[in-house]
Amino acid sequence: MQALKDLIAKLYEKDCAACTNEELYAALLTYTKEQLAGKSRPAAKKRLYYISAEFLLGKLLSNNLINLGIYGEVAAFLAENGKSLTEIEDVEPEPSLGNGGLGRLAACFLDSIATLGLPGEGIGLNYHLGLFQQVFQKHKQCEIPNPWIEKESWLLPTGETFTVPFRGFSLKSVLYDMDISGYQSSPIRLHLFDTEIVNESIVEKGISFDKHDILHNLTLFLYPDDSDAAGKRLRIYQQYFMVSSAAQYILQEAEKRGCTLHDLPEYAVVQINDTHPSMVIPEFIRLLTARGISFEEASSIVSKVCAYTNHTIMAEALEKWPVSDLEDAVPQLVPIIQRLDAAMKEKYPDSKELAIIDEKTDLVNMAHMDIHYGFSINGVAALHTDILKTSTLKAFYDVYPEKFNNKTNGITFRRWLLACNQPLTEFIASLIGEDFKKDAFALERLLDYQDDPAVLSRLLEIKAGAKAACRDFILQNTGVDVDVSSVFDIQSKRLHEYKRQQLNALYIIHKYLEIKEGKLPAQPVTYIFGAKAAPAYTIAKDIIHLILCLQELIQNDPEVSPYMKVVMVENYNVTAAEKLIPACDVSEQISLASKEASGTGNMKFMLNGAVTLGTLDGANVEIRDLVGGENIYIFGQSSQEVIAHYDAEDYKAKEYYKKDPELRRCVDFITGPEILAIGSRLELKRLHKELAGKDYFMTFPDFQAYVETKDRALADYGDRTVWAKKMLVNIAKSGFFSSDRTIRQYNEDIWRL
Ligand code: 26Q
Repeated sequence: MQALKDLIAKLYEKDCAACTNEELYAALLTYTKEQLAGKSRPAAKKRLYYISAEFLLGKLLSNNLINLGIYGEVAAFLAENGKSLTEIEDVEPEPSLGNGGLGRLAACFLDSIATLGLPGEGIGLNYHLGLFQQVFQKHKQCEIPNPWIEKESWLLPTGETFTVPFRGFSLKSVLYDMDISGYQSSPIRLHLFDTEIVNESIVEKGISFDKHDILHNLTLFLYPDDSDAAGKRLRIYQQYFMVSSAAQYILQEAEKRGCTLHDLPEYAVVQINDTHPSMVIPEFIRLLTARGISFEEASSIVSKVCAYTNHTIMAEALEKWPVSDLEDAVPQLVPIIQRLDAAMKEKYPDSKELAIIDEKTDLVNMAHMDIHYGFSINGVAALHTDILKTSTLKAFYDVYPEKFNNKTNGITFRRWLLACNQPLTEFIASLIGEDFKKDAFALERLLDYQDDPAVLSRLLEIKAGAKAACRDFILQNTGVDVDVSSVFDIQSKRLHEYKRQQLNALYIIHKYLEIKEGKLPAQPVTYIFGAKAAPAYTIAKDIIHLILCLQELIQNDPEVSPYMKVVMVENYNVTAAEKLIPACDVSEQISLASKEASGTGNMKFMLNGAVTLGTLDGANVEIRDLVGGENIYIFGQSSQEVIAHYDAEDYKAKEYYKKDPELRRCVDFITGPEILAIGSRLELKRLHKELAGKDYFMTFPDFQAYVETKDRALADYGDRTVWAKKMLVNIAKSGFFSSDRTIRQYNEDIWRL
């Protein structure tokens, strides 16, 4: 630690003990960056480029210290000087370059790529204000900017620039890099492109700004996952800026290594993370043809370089750009896309579903372009890939069965166990050794202890410790003091109707009404939520409003609050997740079956000893297969039943509402006098109408099964030893969900580095 000591002395002309946490954070940032810069990086002829509009990194300091193997030393040095590393970490702003699952997955993948020593790089955009910050006012979500880039940050200016052409003007693209550490391995690079002239002062009230001022807004904000039409244009500009910079960079780097461009597939493989980077396909063709390669050869080269990952079957999330919008922003791509489309229309004249440009609507279906002109398409969980093959993309599976493959998502255990749950990590290491940190399957050895009372009681003790820490976080974040001896039931993820936070809310109302009638629950329960809604997603915001009203109602009702509490954490992000997840008893994964492609929160909770309450959706299916029916609580319609109802269009919310009085009184409670006394009529009436009249995501058919299953889980919680055994089995079986496994499979089946 002498080097750190010297650095502090040089920077501040005083000792560590006399420094503020802000000063120490700045010193640690510099120190860690130097450590990372001093490491070699994997070199190879062929390189992977993981292009993604989002990288939801989370804070980097402690993760980097752990990966560099110096966390303990640094923490001890600080402690000797009366300082706390945990408090210093609080100073670090969280880079908010992602919305949720897809962005966080990309960040986990970088950690695993580095850890496995693969020659891979991330490519994305440097959004100055990232995703909005959420604040609650009058029980409603408001959005404000989240400026995360400080004078000293993890960004490394490279001095490299490219020129990106748009209709009528060009923009200079400036490259910043970040070193991403792997566990006990060489770091890899994340390349973030930026504009020089982005101007934060064009932001007006909240997060509104002039959507047409492309010159000054291009890298200002990350797009929330559902938004207004005016912004769609800007999204095209952002995407093209990202992929044109990326393609120029990739070709330049390949040429430096001796590539003639004809042999590009021997030098580069590009993973397209959802369709947000899909314009890279025509952009590569544009750049290759400009360098003298024929169109046919260029399209064949690209088809050997690009692979596509699909993250959703939801029609509204599959990107389709109007040809006219592309014409306005990036006219140089239009003839290329038209030619790619014409070739496929000629090859498959009778299959309209395979078209890239839909004849009727003149919309470019980005996923279709990826599948025709990429060599691989993968889903992100077994069930999801099956649904792609048999339903959403069946027409494509029929013509390209060899391109389809599954890569079940994973999470990095370094952040989601080693960093966020040190007591559990140490306890596991004391039982089975350190292997699990690099070989997650080694966690299975924990099964030897499933009947060991001392081990089970220590697991419960660790959980209790995490809940105590989480209580402090919740108190500080929400002002509500929760009971650490209550069950912590957590649903934290983006707010979306298909994820069904509203079903959880209906259950809470049901319990509230039971308590009011004198039917007291066996266990006090704290219902914890964390969720941001896209700013233009009205019903999602109404659901947040309902939950915040319930929080207030119950908090102020002394008859009810000893038995239950509701809290919604403000501004749920990676940092908050790291506080909530270790403390969770019951993990809510209750999406409408077939709608959640995978989910990754489900894996994080499981790894930290929570028991899942969920539907057979996404990776929950694989969790069930691994832990067995007695260690998970499953309820609800199957994905096949759901898909059949959508196909037949025969679901009628009204009928359930009419025939089930218990359900109806919960739904009507939303606009009853208790809630109206706290919240606002417009929002609550709108939500009530949506549910009672439509309930598009079928919460009503699953309601009774959810109540029964959740009640059973909460009753089982009472037998602490039996519950602890379930916790242990969940931890032991979570090794499959390490992103190291996922990345190995990507490499074996797709990248072949
Ligand atoms: C699209 C068009 C315009 C503006 C925004 C978007 C947009 C942005 C973000 C569309 C989708 C997203 C994010 C999707 C996402 O996070 N999907 C999740 O991906 C996870 C990783 O594979 C899965 O685990 C989740 O199931 C899936 O919902």
